[in-house]
Amino acid sequence: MATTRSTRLAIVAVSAALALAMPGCSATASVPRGATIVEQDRQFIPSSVTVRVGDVVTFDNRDDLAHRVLINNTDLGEQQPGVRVTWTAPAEGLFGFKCISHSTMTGEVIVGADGGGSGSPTAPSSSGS
Ligand SMILES: [Cu+2]
Repeated sequence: MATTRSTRLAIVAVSAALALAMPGCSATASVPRGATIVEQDRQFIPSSVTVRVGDVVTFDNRDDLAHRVLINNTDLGEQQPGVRVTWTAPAEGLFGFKCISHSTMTGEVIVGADGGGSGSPTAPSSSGS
């Protein structure tokens, strides 16, 4: 009987150790990053979001007509109703976007530094002509 009791105590001790270890893991690993912008009534909602480098911004078309997002000179393509498109923040900065089809639809993505990275982002050498 003494053996059973000590085994049970050991299991309790291991469970307690796991419980202590898990919050630290889940806090860093499973937090979703990024933002979703809804297209509704020919508006971007919200029209301004803040994300970090590498985050994914999702444009979710809940209108009954097609939209077409242009952000940072990237055409995300025509978006039929119900279709989502995504854009990944490439660097720190302010990235304006608009709907090519509806000139009144505009917004901006503010990209901040990645929390775990170095302080100096490497700017891509864009030779835009
Ligand atoms: Cu539109």
